[in-house]
Amino acid sequence: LSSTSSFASSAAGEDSADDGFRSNTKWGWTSGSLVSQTGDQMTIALDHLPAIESPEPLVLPASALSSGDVLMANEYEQSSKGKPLCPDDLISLSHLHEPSVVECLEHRYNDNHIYTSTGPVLLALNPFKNIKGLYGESTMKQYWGKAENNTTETLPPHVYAIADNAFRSMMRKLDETLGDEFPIGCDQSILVSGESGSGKTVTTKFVMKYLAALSQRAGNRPPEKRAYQKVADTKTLTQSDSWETAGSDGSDQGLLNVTNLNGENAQDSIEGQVLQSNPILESFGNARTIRNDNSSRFGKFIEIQFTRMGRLVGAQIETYLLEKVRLVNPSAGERNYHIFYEMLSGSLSAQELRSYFIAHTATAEDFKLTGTGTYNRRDGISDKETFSSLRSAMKAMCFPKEEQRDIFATVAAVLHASNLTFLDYDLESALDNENVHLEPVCHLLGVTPEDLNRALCHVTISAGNEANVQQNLPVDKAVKGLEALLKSTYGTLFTYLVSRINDSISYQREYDEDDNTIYNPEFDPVAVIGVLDIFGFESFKMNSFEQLCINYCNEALQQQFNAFVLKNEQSEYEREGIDWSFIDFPENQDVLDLIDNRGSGLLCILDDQCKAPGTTDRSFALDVMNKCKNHPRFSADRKQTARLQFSVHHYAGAVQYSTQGFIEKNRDELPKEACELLQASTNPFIRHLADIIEFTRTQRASSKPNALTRRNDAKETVGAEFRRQLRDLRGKIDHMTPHYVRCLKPNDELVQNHFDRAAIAEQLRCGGILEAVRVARAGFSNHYSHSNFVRRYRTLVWKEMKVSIRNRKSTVADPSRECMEVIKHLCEKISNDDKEDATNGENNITITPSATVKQYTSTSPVPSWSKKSQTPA
Ligand code: AOV
Ligand code: MG
Repeated sequence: LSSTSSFASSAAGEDSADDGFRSNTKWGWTSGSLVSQTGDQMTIALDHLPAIESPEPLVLPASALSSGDVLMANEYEQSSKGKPLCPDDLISLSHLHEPSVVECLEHRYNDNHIYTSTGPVLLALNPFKNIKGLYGESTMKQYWGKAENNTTETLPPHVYAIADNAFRSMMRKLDETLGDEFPIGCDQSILVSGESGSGKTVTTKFVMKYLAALSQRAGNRPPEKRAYQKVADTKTLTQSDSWETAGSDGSDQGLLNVTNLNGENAQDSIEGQVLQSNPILESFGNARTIRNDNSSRFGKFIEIQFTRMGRLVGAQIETYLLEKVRLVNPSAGERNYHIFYEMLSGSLSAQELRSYFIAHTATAEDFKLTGTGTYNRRDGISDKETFSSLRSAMKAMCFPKEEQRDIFATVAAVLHASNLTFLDYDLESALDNENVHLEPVCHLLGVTPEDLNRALCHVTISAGNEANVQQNLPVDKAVKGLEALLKSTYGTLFTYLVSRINDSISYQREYDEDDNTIYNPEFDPVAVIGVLDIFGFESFKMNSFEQLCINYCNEALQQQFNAFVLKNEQSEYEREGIDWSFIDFPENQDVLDLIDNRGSGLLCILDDQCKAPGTTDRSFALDVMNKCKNHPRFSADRKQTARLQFSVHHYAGAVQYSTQGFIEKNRDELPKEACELLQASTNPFIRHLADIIEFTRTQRASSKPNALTRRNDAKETVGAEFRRQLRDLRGKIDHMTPHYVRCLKPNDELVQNHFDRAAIAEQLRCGGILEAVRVARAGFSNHYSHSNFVRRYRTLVWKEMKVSIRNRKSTVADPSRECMEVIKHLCEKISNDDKEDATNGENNITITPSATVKQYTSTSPVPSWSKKSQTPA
């Protein structure tokens, strides 16, 4: 029953997350049973309402049945302990709507069944606790054992099952293309999405761990099966014991301790190295936020490379949109990137501290970048621990000592630089020479204080043919320059690390030392499994440029998802020989057009504005209002227009964006002066970082030769870069067979054993889960196996059925024939009884026994409750 009925609103949840994260946190549904139905009235007994001790039975008009205020609930079999047994796959729920899906997930969550299938998607609830035996080696073995031993055993949904499916599907395709040097169509993708803290990164790591373990199995096949014996010897293919040690006793002790997922004991093997990329990326790219203590502040796509034998031989990582604003504007209640705290955690030797100019008494409080008032992690993981994982990972990836020193020195430079201050001379400024951090910054960056002062507090103006003129800048401009320098230096360090990791883990042909022409092509990778760990759809009270990019990405993936699901569905009908005509599915191309259309899309308007001189967020907002006002997915009412805000109607709902900061965030520019400063550094590592900045600039510039006049014009904007990356990603995924995981976060408090229905409902909406269900339902809503169908519906034709079928308890002898028999009797019954009542749809048979409640349409925007009906059985 929905909360629009006055009684039920008292049961609705309270607003959680005071940062306005959830757009709707009310859960207005409760359950009950139909007691009686007479004429145009029905009486419903409520199951449980915490706010009302013994509620009176509710009398509703029968008209309520069609308004959606009352929805049919599902009847579950009970376990021996009296718990409802909910199906592993939501598709087999008889009544599929938001409340029933939420209810089913809640029952499963209470039983520690955190994984649920919904057609082609795996839903993964974050338990925020270790579930005994869930990820141990014996569980892993079950999943690969099922395929390898060809057993028909049905295993519950699991992230391992998804990884296993992807692997088997790749291997099957590889077998089909045997003999092709470059087999096509074998690549797979595992697309993991969900909101912050829902468990994407952990899921991704389990996928990687499973694939690495499978690979080690492949590598340990009997020698006669190894086609790549010789080369195999040159790569270290020694059996690692990491999979034996990681939770092998089934206890999964310390699962939440990231180190267990990093394959630290497998350092020598390429599988181990691939896993070791995680601690490095996490130290430099993760931070504690309000929503997650280990929040990835970037998106990533890892392509894991396999040989024909299913051997993992390398990986390539692509990252997206590292959040740099955190470096200059850290929020209270959050931390900056883990690496800063790790270096201040007492893990560095006295000598290291000296070389980074960090006093041994220094703490995170002493630096502007880290002094947010929040210093620890709630999940109990210490910075010392993660720093030691980082060091082992760097060792495993063969980062020499000097390189590690250079990297940490750069981090220290950024840390000190955040404390720099300026002297204010009205319209002019200068670096404060008294500031004790100035010398460390200059030392670590390999520049002089004079050069640094010139780069930050002056601008060079070219005056036609005459010599360039230096002009002093006011303090606010100098501060902006320093912020740009911090963001650029750290951002480039991250880029450097990603490419450095890629150098270590991407496959390189090994040549024989004596005869470098000999290599065994069997050892070359021929297929990849790509794993995407990307920010889910975001909708805050007010949203900015980052959310537009993130939501744009989600729109693109949703489009791909819709097309794929429908394709899948239709090919199943084809296989089953079902007469079927094409059906419509939710189309969101128009939202994508609104965002990225050449010329008229939001990001393109933004780019044009960024290129033009003298533009502001205001001029951008006005241009957008003007050019997009008639787009059906765009709106800006009077109040919004006055505040330079607008809404985009995404597939997951309307999101309100504020244009404030769009221009600066999209430009994300390092002033020419600062760039030249780094290029002139005496420190070769800093010069290398400057080269990367310059390289990306010129590389981007070369792709659009006509656009250049001045060097700054050549820089690709953040939006344009992301658009390009997304285009590449979509291009890749289009040629891969996708596997989907949607992670769900049961509560905003990050605690175990607490299932917030409203939060889950909202995520189901944002994840497009109900859309997916809608797509699936647009065809045949329920996929029953023959035997399940017989078990469920024979009761309706009890009398007519053969005694033998009637009495059979759980097994059905000849499911297909008995199914036909049930249908035959049903059809006879229907034609004898009232056809109108009992049939519905052209192909589907929907039985509506008279004692059950039909549907009711809601007048409230959010549907809100589920009703337990009495079924005749
Ligand atoms: P995210 O990747 O989706 O957030 P994480 O994967 O970092 O979320 O998960 C957040 C935290 O939830 C982890 O640090 C664990 O403590 C816990 N957790 C997640 N999955 C599991 C699991 N399967 N079993 C036990 N605990 C788990 V973000 O990167 O913030 O969008 O940006
Ligand atoms: Mg993450």
